[in-house]
Parts: sequence; C-alpha cells; structure tokens
Amino acid sequence: MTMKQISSCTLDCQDTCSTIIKTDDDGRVSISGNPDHPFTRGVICAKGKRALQRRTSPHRITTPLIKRAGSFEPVSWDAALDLVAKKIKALRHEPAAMLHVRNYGYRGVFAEGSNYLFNLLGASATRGSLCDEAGCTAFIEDFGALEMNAPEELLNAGHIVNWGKDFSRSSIHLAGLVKNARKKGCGITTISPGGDGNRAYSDHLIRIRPGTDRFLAAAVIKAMLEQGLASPRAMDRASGLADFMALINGQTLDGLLTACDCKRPDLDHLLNIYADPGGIPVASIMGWGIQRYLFGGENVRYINALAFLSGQVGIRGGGIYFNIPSSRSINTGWAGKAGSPCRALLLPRIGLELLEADPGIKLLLADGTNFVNQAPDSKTIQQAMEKIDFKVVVDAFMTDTARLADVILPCALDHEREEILGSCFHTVVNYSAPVFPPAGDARCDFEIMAGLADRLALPFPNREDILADALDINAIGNAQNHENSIAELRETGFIKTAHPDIAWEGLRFAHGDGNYRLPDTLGEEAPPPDGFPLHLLSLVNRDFLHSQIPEEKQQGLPNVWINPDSPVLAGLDRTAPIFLATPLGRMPVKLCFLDDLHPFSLIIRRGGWMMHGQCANHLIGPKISDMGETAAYYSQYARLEN
Ligand SMILES: Nc1nc2c(c(=O)[nH]1)N[C@H]1C(S)=C(S)[C@@H](COP(=O)(O)OP(=O)(O)OC[C@H]3O[C@@H](n4cnc5c(=O)[nH]c(N)nc54)[C@H](O)[C@@H]3O)O[C@H]1N2
Ligand SMILES: Nc1nc2c(c(=O)[nH]1)N[C@H]1C(S)=C(S)[C@@H](COP(=O)(O)OP(=O)(O)OC[C@H]3O[C@@H](n4cnc5c(=O)[nH]c(N)nc54)[C@H](O)[C@@H]3O)O[C@H]1N2
Ligand code: SF4
Ligand SMILES: [Mo]
Repeated sequence: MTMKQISSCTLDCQDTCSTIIKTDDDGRVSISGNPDHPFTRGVICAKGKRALQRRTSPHRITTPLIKRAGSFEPVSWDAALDLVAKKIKALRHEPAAMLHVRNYGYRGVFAEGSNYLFNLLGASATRGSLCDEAGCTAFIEDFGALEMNAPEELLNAGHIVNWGKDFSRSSIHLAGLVKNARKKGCGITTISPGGDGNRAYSDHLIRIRPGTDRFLAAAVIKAMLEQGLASPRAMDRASGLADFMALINGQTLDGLLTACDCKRPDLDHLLNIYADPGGIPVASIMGWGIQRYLFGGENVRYINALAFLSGQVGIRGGGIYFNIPSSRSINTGWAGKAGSPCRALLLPRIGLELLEADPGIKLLLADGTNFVNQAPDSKTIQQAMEKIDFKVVVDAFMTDTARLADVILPCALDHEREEILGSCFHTVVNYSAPVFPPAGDARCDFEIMAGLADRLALPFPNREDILADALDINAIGNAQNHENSIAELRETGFIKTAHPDIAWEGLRFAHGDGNYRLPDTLGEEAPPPDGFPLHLLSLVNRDFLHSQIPEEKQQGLPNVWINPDSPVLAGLDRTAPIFLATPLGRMPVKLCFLDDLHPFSLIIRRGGWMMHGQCANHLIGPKISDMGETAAYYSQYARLEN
C-alpha cells in the first residue's frame, strides 16, 4: 500500500507549498503538491521536486568533517562538537570576536536555534540584507507596516501593473493567479528591462532603463496631478503632500522620461490605467529586482505613491503586492529572548566588514547560507575568511562557503526535519514533516545547536516548549485550542490564519497619525563609470534556488545575455574568448542574445559557484541601497571584452 505523508517545502520562496510524499511498496518515493492546500493547491515547482534528489545526492555531506592539513576528514559528532565548543569557550570572555552568519537557507520556527545560541553568547551578528529589506523599509516608511491584499484579490483586478516581477521564474503561484485574472479579462502591463519571461503573461510591455522606476512613476504622478486626476480622498490622507508636490513640480516630464529611457506613450498608457475615470481596480505587483539598486528604496516608494495617489490602495482588486512578514502568524521570536548580539556587521559588505572589524573576528559560524558565494564582493569575503582562525559551516553540500571551513557540521534537509513556517505571500501556515530520517549521520540544526549549548553548559529550550508557543493565537483565532491547532497542522499540513482580504481599507495606515507618507527626495542617477556602460543584472535562475544547484549542472562557461543590437557589441570579436568585466575583475562567459532586452543591460543568472567559474558575485561591488541596508547588486556596471 502506498504511504502518503504531508509535508512542506521550506526553501526561501514566497510560495511556501504544501507537499505530499508518497512511498510505494517497493520503497519508491515521489513528491507532489498537496491538493488540499488553500493557496498552493497541489502545484509545486521543479525546485521543490528536486528536494528528493538533493536528499540522496552523492555530493551530500553526511558526516561531520574536520579540516586537517588542508583536507577534510570525517569525524564523530562528539569530536566535531567538542572541538567547536572548546573554541567557543575560549572566546566566552570576548564574544565580539565570534560572528554568527545566518540567512534563509532553511526557514521556520525551529530554524531559530542558532540565533538563540549566539544571542545567548552575546556574539557578533550581521545586519542588512541580501534580499528585500530596501523594499520592506520603503513600505514601512509609506504605510507604517508591511501589508498587502490577499493574493486571491488579484482575481478581482481590472488591470495588473507588474513592476519587475518575472512571472515565468520566481513564483509559480503568482504566475497562476495572473494567468487566471487575465482569463477573466484583466489587462496586464509589465515594466521591466526586458529579456525576462513576461511577454507570455502580458498585454503590454514597457522597457525601462534598469534602476530607474522612480522616474517613470514620478512622471505618471506629475501628469496625474497636473490633470487633476489624483484621488482627493487619498490626498487628504497623505502626510508631506505640499513638499511632495513642490518636488514633483520642480521636475519636467521630459527630464523624468529621459532618466528612465521611456517615452510619452509609455506614460500615457500608465496614466490611462492608474487614473481611469471609469474606475477599474488596478493592482500593482512589485518584484524584488527593482529594489536591488542604490535607489532601490525610492524606486519602491514612488511606485507606492503612484498607486496610492491614484486611489488604488485599500480597495478590492487593487492594492500593491510586495511582501508580508513570513513570520506573521507564527512565533519565531523566541530566539530574541536569549539576549542580543553585541554588534552587527553589514552582510552586503561582509568581506570588507570582516577585514575592518575591530575587535577582529576569530571564530565564525555560518548556517543556512552560502554567503561567500551569494553576497557581493566574493573574493574579498574569501580572503577575509582565510584570515579567521576558526570557521564552522553547517550545510549539506561542499559550497564555496563550506569549502573554507575548519569544521563542517552536516545538516538535515527538507522532509528530514520538523518545521512550522509561514509565507511572505499567502497567509496559510505550513507544517513540514520529518518524513525521512536525516541522511547518514546528518542532524537537524536544532539538535546541533542543542548539542553545542549542552557542551557549553548553556540552557536550550526543548522542542515541546517551542511548539507550545509556535502559533500566533490571534492569527489562528483559536485561543483555547492551541494544542488542537498543532494537531491539525500536523494532520493536514497547514492551518489557515485569519487576516483581512483588503489591506488599508478606509485608508487608515499604521503610522501614529494614521496617514500615508509621501517621499521627500528623488535621487538622481549617476552616469555609468567610464568604460563600463552595461547594467549587470544577476537575476533569479528558473530551475534552482540561489546557489542550490547540483554541481553537474555547472559545466562550461556561464551564459550572459545581451541585445544583439546593443552598440557595445561593436568592436567585440565574437570568435575570440569573451569576458564579463567590472572594475573588480573579469571572468570568461558565453555570449547569448535576447532581442527585447534594454540595449545597455546584461543578464547573468545567479547562483553558480565560484569554484566552477559560474559566479558573478566577485565582480559585483558591495554597494548598499538607500534604505534597509540591502545589497545593491544591480547597480553594478560592467562591460564585455575579449
Ligand atoms: N526560480 C527561482 N525562484 C525564486 C528564487 C530563485 O532563486 N529561483 N529566489 C526566491 C527569492 S529569495 C527571491 S528574493 C525572489 C526574487 O525574485 P524576483 O522578485 O523575480 O527578483 P529578481 O530576479 O531580482 O528580479 C526579477 C525581475 O526584475 C526585473 N528588473 C530588474 N531590474 C529592474 C528595474 O530596474 N525595473 C523594473 N521594472 N524591473 C527590473 C528583471 O526583469 C527581473 O526579471 O525569488 C524567489 N523565487
Ligand atoms: N548576484 C546576486 N546575488 C544574489 C542576489 C542577486 O540579486 N544577485 N540576490 C540574493 C537573494 S534574493 C538572496 S535571498 C540571497 C540568498 O543567499 P543564501 O541564503 O546564502 O542562499 P543559498 O544559496 O540558497 O544558500 C543556502 C544554503 O543553505 C543550505 N541549507 C539548506 N537547508 C539547510 C538546513 O536545514 N540547515 C542548514 N544549516 N543549511 C541548509 C543550502 O544547502 C545552501 O547551501 O542571495 C542573493 N544573492
Ligand atoms: S520552491 Fe517555492 S514554488 Fe517551488 S515547491 Fe518550494 S515553495 Fe513551492
Ligand atoms: Mo531573496
């Protein structure tokens, strides 16, 4: 008889799919979507399906490893944990010398274990973001909190304006909703530098110069205000309106359009949508790409301002889609109760931060991240890592980061560990089940951290205590029955949480005065540095999550894409080897073409490993966005050369 177990994908992906793992009589295992899940409805992507192959991959690390004389040797857990504990003990009196680096390689309630331990130690941590803090901070500036309409409200939209989400790559369920909305007659406009997979999803495309959405949004706002088309109700609820109007009045439409390489018909198209007197609801979707720039926060704030001033916020079928906190209905805050880090180094410039840290870092523990590969300025990170006395990496693969460790602790992966997690897009809480025992000697992170705490004679909570507090009672609306809720979660794999479908109904915002905040600056775009005319866009890879790419898929030169009519191709010998170059260095690449890409943009798909010559992050400088201390990867300029 086939056995079915409900679980969930815990990859760092907004969709947070519920899964079913089937094991038949012959022991054959398969994974599919859980059809009962109210949001993900039985559909999962190739990355989620690959969990089974990753679990049994021949490249997987399944025993603890200690580096001796430059090579890794398998050791027992006792030997590995004793050594790590000894090194931590030796630094207990100087906690700042210990750095914990953690990202979202695994998510959930129990995944907070390493944060708990390092908070307890009062060690150094990181701050800033490789992902979405610029946008999140912009939303909080504007609205006072991160909120958005329920995703299903997209089906009530009359028009969807997509500011830089790649529907074909980064979220299959958002793509499904957009497709269904379109079937119901909703128009779709996409604004992007082109070269993405949005054509098949869109009725109208606007090609924009990378990093300049704030100017296009400001141009539409200017035209809207000049023509008296802004919503009086919205204007009434805005703080900073007079200064904002003065700022907009000081701009010319021509100047704004030139800054973003757009034309008057692009502006008119958007004006007709956002300020349609017929009153169709317009939903705006923002990808994370638009905020990976030096002015990433402002890009988001001007799009927000446009949607808000045109009266599209707080209504059914309208609103702005970006993010909700994925921990909204669960309690991941338990780790914070242990204490707090003594200082925080900036993750998007971690290489330089490590080199400059005073007091210096002597011990580093990284879990759930391949930051040497994924953060900008990888070579500097690598050099800085080599200077650190003792490095521990908790991972299941020999990544660019793991390779530099003195000790590797092998972690359990998806479907080998129990987890409760939320989504930053839908409002359902999922349960990820320990369907399989961890491969080989691997252990889940929570146990690894508990083992370290034990050796350090530090307290560590037990699983039952965390479970007892795992769900946010207000969100599940079930105050008397927390235990039943956990039982339900384990049984069905998910629990619905209560949340209003419409964000900001009545235009009451989360700021103290209840008002919306308009931006008061509009950052000018600096010209490209001499000799580096191309915007380097290191975009998501459809088939893999970040650097979680099987090594056998990383052969040959990495592809880069450019518009075949780009003027920068003149003078390039296409028959000779071609290099992608920035002021930081160069790497050999294979040239590919995309007709619709902005002529001064170059696309490389991110995630490839440095050791396989596939990673562009050593060519990307550690630039920081205007808000939220986020890596401004896409503000890197580049060129192609022989
Ligand atoms: N397949 C896959 N899916 C993923 C991930 C993955 O690694 N692989 N990662 C997950 C994570 S953590 C994240 S953060 C998300 C990221 O997913 P997305 O939000 O889709 O983010 P990006 O790939 O950074 O950028 C997406 C698009 O932004 C557009 N873009 C770039 N610059 C600009 C600009 O200046 N203006 C406009 N209008 N558009 C621009 C580009 O056309 C690009 O296709 O995806 C999640 N989903
Ligand atoms: N050039 C460029 N680089 C980027 C971006 C970009 O736009 N351009 N955007 C980035 C974005 S959006 C993000 S979110 C970050 C992602 O940066 P990272 O979070 O560093 O991403 P991953 O490469 O997925 O690395 C996660 C690691 O966690 C491991 N892992 C999986 N499960 C577990 C577990 O249970 N326990 C432990 N301990 N480890 C586990 C995986 O094997 C993997 O090696 O980087 C980004 N890097
Ligand atoms: S990666 Fe995202 S879309 Fe794919 S299965 Fe996991 S949660 Fe679902
Ligand atoms: Mo991300």
